Amino acid sequence: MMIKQTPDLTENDTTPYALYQHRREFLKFLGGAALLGTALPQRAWAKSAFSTDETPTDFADITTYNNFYEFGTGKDEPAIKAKTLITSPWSVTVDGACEKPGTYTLEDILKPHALEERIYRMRCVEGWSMVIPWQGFPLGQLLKRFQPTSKAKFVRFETLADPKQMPELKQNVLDWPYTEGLRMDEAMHPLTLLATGLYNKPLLNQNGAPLRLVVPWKYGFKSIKSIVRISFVEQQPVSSWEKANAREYGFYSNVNPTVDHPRWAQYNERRIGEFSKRKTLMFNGYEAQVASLYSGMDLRKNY
Ligand SMILES: Nc1nc2c(c(=O)[nH]1)N[C@H]1C(S)=C(S)[C@@H](COP(=O)(O)O)O[C@H]1N2
Ligand SMILES: [Mo]
Repeated sequence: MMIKQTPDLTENDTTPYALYQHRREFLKFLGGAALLGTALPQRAWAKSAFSTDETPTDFADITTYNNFYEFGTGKDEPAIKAKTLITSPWSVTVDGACEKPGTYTLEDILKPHALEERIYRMRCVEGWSMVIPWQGFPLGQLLKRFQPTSKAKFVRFETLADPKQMPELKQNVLDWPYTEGLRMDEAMHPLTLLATGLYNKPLLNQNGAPLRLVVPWKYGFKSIKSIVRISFVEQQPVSSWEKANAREYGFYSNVNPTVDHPRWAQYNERRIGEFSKRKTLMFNGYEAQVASLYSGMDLRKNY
C-alpha cells in the first residue's frame, strides 16, 4: 500500500501560490543538487505566517546530528543505527478521554490532512539549535477528529519501544517507551505540528519517521519521535525526562533564556553550522504566538 507522505506537487487550493512556486523551484534545485552530488545549498525561503525566514540548517546536519536515545546516546548514532526501525506498516493507538478511540493506520491518520511547510527554529536543552523546514500538519486538526471529551486536560504521547528494532533499549538510560505530554491548549495551538517530512522528503528514521511531534517553543525533547500512542488524559503526564530527573526537566520545558538548567546556562545557543553563539530568545522566538498560554504562571516554578 502506498502511503503518500510528501506534499502534492500539483497546484491545489490548500497551497498558497507563492509557497507552491517556491516548492517547485526548490524541488528543481534538489534535483540539480542530487545530480551534482553536492550538499544542499543554503538559500532564502519564501515567507509564510508560521515560518521563520532564517536560513535552514544543512540537510546533512539535520539528518546526522540527532538525539534519538532508542538508537544510542551519541549524536551520530541514530543516523547509523535507526535503519532497523520498520516504519511501514505503522499504526497509532488513540485512547483515553475521547469519543473515537482506536488503532488507526498511518494512512487513516494522514488521509484528510493537507501537508504544509513550516520552517521552525528548534532549540535543544543541551544548548544547540537548528532551523528545520518541516512538512506536516497541525496536531490540533488530528486531535479534533478523535473528539476529546471535557475530561481531556492533557495529551500523552508514546514512541515505539521494540527491542528488536531498537537494540539500545537494553541500555536503561530512560524509562521506555519514551513518553511526552502537552497541556490540551498547547496541543491545540496552531504552531504545534505533526511532521511527516523535512526538506520535502519523507522523514528519515533518525528524525522520527514516520510521524513525530514538533513543538518549536519548547526544548527539543518535547518533540517526541516515531509516535505509536496518543492518549487523552485528565492528569498531567510524566515524561521520560521528568521521570529520569525531575529537578532538571519539568513538564513545560519552554525555551527560556532567563531560567538556567541546574547544570548550565540557557541564555545562548550554538546554531549548528555557525561558529559564534547567538542569544536564545524567549519561547525560542515564538513569544508573540504562545506567551498568552502561560499568562499568570511562574515560569521559574513551571520550568
Ligand atoms: N523517542 C524519542 N524522541 C525524541 C528523542 C529521543 O531520544 N527519543 N530526543 C529528543 C531530543 S532531546 C531532541 S533535541 C529532538 C531531536 O530531533 P532531531 O534529531 O530530529 O533534530 O528529538 C526529541 N525526540
Ligand atoms: Mo534535545
